[in-house]
Amino acid sequence: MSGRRPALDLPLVARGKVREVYAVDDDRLLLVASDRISAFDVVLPTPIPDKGRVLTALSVWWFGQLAPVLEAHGATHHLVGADDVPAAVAGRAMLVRRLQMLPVECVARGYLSGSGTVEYQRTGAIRDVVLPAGLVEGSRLPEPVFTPSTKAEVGEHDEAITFAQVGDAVGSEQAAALRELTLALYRRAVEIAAAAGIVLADTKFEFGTAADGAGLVLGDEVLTPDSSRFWPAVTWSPGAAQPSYDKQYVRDWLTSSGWDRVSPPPELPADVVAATRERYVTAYEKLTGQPFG
Ligand code: PZK
Repeated sequence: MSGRRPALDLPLVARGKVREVYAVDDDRLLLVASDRISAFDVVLPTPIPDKGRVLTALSVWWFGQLAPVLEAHGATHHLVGADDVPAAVAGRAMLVRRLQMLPVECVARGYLSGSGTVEYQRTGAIRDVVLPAGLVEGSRLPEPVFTPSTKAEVGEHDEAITFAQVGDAVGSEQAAALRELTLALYRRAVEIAAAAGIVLADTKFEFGTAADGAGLVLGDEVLTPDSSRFWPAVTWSPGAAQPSYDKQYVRDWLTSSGWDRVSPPPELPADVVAATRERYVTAYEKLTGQPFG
């Protein structure tokens, strides 16, 4: 059972752990980001004030930054606007074009982390992408790699797939275009994040196609801390788990709280909430060079 009710009186199209998608009309959807935060795979009972607004503003900003890269590849993005949205979700919703979403998660990694490290330690590769020997958690890769995954249902984990499996799903021509565009977008984003003192270790894009156009359309939220790993550049040090730019206070507090990771998670204390909110706002301000709100 879930106690969450829709935030809007519109048809709910999809719901994730911390956000929802509503139908506006036949051509447009509303992507709504909440203030909810997840850690260790569960949604915590305590919201982070302004998280939904920061992540939405960040996505909107990244779409603008990436537009030239998309254009150079004959692609576009799905964002229509973020200003004319219902008052109940003001600042934390994007109006987007409704697409036919492609059934793959397009992951780019420039650093080894998480499930990538686990598979690498077992096989020396991530699916068909063979990596050099001697890498450890947090290592920078010789060059960014495309490590696609399946789209899991809520509560499941995405599963890494081979490039050939992407080809089976969308055709080999579109698979090649997805890999090329994913890596081009990631490379540009890494450059921008580096200037803000942030290591963009990896990120996940979702693409679709529009009925009226030939090219790929970048969808979903983009380059937020919920769809990417952001690490502070100053503490980057391969060999152990890197501190998360946004969630480290939450993880550290939960770890020291005695929570067993099975029971319902505890409420966060006010100082952890405030420090985490500050991290989101600071990430926005460092990346964009603009004050938040
Ligand atoms: C769409 N999701 C993923 C699941 C979320 C998001 N432009 C689009 N057109 C059609 N469908 C989608 C999009 C986008 N973006 C993406 N689901 C539908 C998803 C759960 C929660 F917020």
